[in-house]
Amino acid sequence: MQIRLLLLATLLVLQTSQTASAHFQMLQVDQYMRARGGPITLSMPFTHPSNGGPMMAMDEPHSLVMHHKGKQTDLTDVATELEWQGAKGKAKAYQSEAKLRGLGDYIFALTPAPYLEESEDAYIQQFTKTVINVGGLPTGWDRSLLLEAEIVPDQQPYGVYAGGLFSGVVMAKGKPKAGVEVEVEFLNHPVNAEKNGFDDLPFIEYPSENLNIQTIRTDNNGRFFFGVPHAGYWGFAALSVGESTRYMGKDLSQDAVLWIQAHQLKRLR
Ligand SMILES: [Cu+2]
Repeated sequence: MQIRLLLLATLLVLQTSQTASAHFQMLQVDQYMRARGGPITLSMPFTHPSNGGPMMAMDEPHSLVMHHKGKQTDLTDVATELEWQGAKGKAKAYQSEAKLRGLGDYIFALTPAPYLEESEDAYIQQFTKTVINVGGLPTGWDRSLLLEAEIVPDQQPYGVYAGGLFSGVVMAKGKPKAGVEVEVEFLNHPVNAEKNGFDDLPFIEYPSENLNIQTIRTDNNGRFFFGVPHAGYWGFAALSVGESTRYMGKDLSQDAVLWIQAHQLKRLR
């Protein structure tokens, strides 16, 4: 009887952590590899990307910074509030314009305000990075920004092969973290920046409901590996990475999110 109760309790804990942790902060730009610079739009909904929803309402972000060749541009005040249309309902989100000037890598780093997950009575704060490249010249996609929680990629996150292996290191202020859970989801509903929402039609169908998400763990060096099944945008969320574990009298999970773009190689013959 006791064992059965214990099993039941364990199951319940597993279930709640699963539903609550499938959140992904987005920092989305259409096409991470660009032939030339110019203006771009960064869409920042907080959602479950494998299903295009439900949406979680964001508070005003703490910071949004563009890093390019050692130069930082603060975009926090440029970000504007909007209503994001998910596949299931709307929620407050943010959007920002940015200008890419010159060749190389642009690392965008978003620090959102902690989000109160009511089902867990705990806060979630996802430090999120997206790397955009202009002109094919790599200039620092692999450097750590020494964020509280961060995924540092082992290869260009904008130029991953569909069907290839992707790996990265989970870090807290530049120090690798072993044994961290990393959740992986596919951006299954295309972002439509003009209509501030996701398109209704998904790209893929999951073989079963719980296979919309993969959970992997970092090894002793803080590294995780993931075979990327197909082209598109993939999100990686490393959970409870940062040192701060309390906020406003409640538990806080400082997560690290990284977005990558995988590309299909086209055979000519
Ligand atoms: Cu959620």
